[in-house]
Amino acid sequence: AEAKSSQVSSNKLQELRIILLGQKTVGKSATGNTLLHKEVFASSQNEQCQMQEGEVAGRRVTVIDTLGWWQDSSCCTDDIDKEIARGFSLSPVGVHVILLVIPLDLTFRDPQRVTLEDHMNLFHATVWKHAMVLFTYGDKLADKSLEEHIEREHSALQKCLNRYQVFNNRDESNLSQVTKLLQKIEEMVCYNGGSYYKVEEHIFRVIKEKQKEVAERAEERRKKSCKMTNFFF
Ligand SMILES: Nc1nc2c(ncn2[C@@H]2O[C@H](COP(=O)(O)OP(=O)(O)OP(=O)(O)O)[C@@H](O)[C@H]2O)c(=O)[nH]1
Ligand SMILES: [Mg+2]
Repeated sequence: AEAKSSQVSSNKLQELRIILLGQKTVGKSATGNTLLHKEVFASSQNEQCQMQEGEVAGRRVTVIDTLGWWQDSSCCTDDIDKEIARGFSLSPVGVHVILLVIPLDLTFRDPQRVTLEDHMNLFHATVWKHAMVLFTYGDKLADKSLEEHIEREHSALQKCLNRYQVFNNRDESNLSQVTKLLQKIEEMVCYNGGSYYKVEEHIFRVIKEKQKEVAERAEERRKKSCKMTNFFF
């Protein structure tokens, strides 16, 4: 699933390919706008994945904004995963980094962490080699210190080798948060030997199979409830 890039000679890359993943309304689109320093992603609820590019601090940056998943992983997951996988394929060479968007907010709890891992588990385990946590709502940090939030998110952070960056999407003039993130991404890309993460073909098949099963179960339920109705009336 991994292709080597030829851009590893210097730490600063000419081109960076980024995908944003996370639950609904955690600030993925806002993060994409902060990153590209322009309002290109609408903050209304995304129904599709979208790709935008721009010039950021001397690099060509491509950002794929995805539709968010529901907090509860039992809810409509297969259609969402299918669209997320399609989002990855908007960049045929793959992506350098997967930014897992998590709000610095106490309402992000264990079930939501499980949901995040469920969605990540769809992909090959190498996905974690390319993953980094992007904390949003940096402006709302007052209720707990960053260390406490980091402690709470230790499971995902551990898998990402403790790579993270905090964003305050309300402060677009703060360019240092963006350049810091790009530097951390470049370190990670260097560590990965310049490789990209690509969704493997068989994962698309797995998603299709799951969708088929769900549709079949729904059809069975429909038939059963029809029989019940006939029985009672
Ligand atoms: N205060 C504050 N608000 C933020 C921050 N990031 C995002 N928001 C707000 O949170 C709301 C949701 O942000 P979006 O970027 O649309 O969230 P999303 O993850 O793209 O949502 P979906 O596309 O529905 O999954 C918007 O009102 C944003 O302005 C942040 O860092 N601080
Ligand atoms: Mg969005």
